[in-house]
Amino acid sequence: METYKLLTSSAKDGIAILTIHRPEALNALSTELFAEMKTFLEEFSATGKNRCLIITGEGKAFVAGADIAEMLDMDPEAAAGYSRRGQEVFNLIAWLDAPVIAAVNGFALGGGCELAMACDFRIAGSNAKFGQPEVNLGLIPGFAGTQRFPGLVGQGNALLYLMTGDYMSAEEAFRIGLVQKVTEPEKLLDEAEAIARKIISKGPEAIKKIKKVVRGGLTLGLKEGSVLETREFGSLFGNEGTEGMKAFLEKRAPKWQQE
Ligand code: CO8
Repeated sequence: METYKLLTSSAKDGIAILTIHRPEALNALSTELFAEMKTFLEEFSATGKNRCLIITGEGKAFVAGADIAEMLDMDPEAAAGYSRRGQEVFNLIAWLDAPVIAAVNGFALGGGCELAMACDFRIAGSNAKFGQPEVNLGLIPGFAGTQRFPGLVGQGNALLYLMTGDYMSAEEAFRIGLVQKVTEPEKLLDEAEAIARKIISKGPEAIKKIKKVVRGGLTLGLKEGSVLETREFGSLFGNEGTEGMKAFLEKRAPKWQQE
C-alpha cells in the first residue's frame, strides 16, 4: 500500500497505520491529499485484511487544517465542492467497518481537528494542540466539525472554541472529552497500537456492530437506534456471541471466526 505521494501506510498483525505525510505544509489537507486518502480508505475497506486503523501525522503536526493556499482563490461553488469532498472522505472513516483511532501527534487544527473527530476516538501526545481556528480567517469549519464537535464535547464547549478560535492543550481537550487518553509524545503510537491490539482480540463481529449501532443510533435517535441495537444484538446469537458465552462457561479462550 505504499503507492501514495502524501501518505504512507504500514500494516502488521491486522493493524494498519496511515501517516499523513506532507510535513512541509504541516500536513495541510489539499485536494490531492483527500484523493489519496479516499483511495487508501476504499482499498482498506475492500481488502478487509486489517481490522483496525490508526491515523497519525508526520512531523510536528497531525494536520494543521485545510490547505489555506489552495482555498484562497476558490469561488463559493468551488469552496462548497471542497467542503463536500472533505465530508465524503471523513464519512468513509466514520462508517468504515473497522475501528479508527486518531493518534494525534501535534497540531490538529481546523480540518485536522475535524479529521480527528471523524475517527472513533482520539489518543493524544501531551504536546498536541487542538482547535477550530477558522474564525481567525473569517471562515467556519467545512468538514462537518460544526456537527461533530458539539456531539463530542457539548454545545457550550463547542461554541466557546468555535467562536474564540482558541487552541486547546491535550490536557484541556482531555478535560472536555475531545480526547480519551493523553500519553508522553514518544509513547503515542505504542499506546494506540496497544489499544488496537486489545480491540482486535475481541469478537470481530461484535466490534463491527458496536461501531454500527453507536454511530447509527446517533443519526437515528433513541427509538430507532434501540431497534437497530436489538436487531444487531440478536444477530450475534447462533454464531460469535454463542461461541463467546460457551467459551466463558467452559473456562477457555473464545475461538473467533476471523482468526
Ligand atoms: N494550509 C496551508 N499551509 C499551511 C497550513 C495550512 N492550514 N498550516 C501551515 N502551513 C504551512 C505554512 O504556510 C508554512 O509554509 P512555508 O514554510 O512555505 O511558509 C509551513 O506550513 C510551516 O508553518 P509555519 O511556519 O506557520 O509553522 P509554525 O510552527 O510557525 O506555526 C501553526 C504552526 C500555528 C500551526 C501555523 O502554521 C498555523 O497557524 N497554521 C494554520 C492553522 C489554521 O488556521 N488552520 C485552519 C485552516 S482552515 C480549515 O481547516 C477549514 C476547514 C474547512 C474547509 C472547508 C472547505 C471550504
